Amino acid sequence: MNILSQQIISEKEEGDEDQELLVKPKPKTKRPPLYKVLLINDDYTPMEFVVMILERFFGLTHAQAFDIMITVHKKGLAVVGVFSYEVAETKVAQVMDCARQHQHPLQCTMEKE
Ligand code: TYC
Repeated sequence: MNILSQQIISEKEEGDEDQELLVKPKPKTKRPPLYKVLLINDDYTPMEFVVMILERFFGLTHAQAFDIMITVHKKGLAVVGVFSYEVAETKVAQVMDCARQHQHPLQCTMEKE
């Protein structure tokens, strides 16, 4: 190794040290935010219709769907599931479209977790 290449290596090493001290890189591993899909109670939408919605659009069994429907009926609202923004938005739109088509006032919303 000659004198010139030794100089280049030591300059490079000095530069790297500076970078570590001045701009310590943060690990960039932020996960995308998740969204809760909520079902809201009302006095008019039939219970069987809500159960059908939960089975069809959220892949729940009849028993799971019935439990969530009863929770909404008793407490006023419940979280149906937690999804990415795009999936939550699609589920809300599917529920609202289906409710409107059947002329039920069922409300479904999403909320950042
Ligand atoms: N409360 C409604 C009834 O008694 C049933 C219902 C449950 C409506 C859940 C909406 O999100 C809902 N028929």
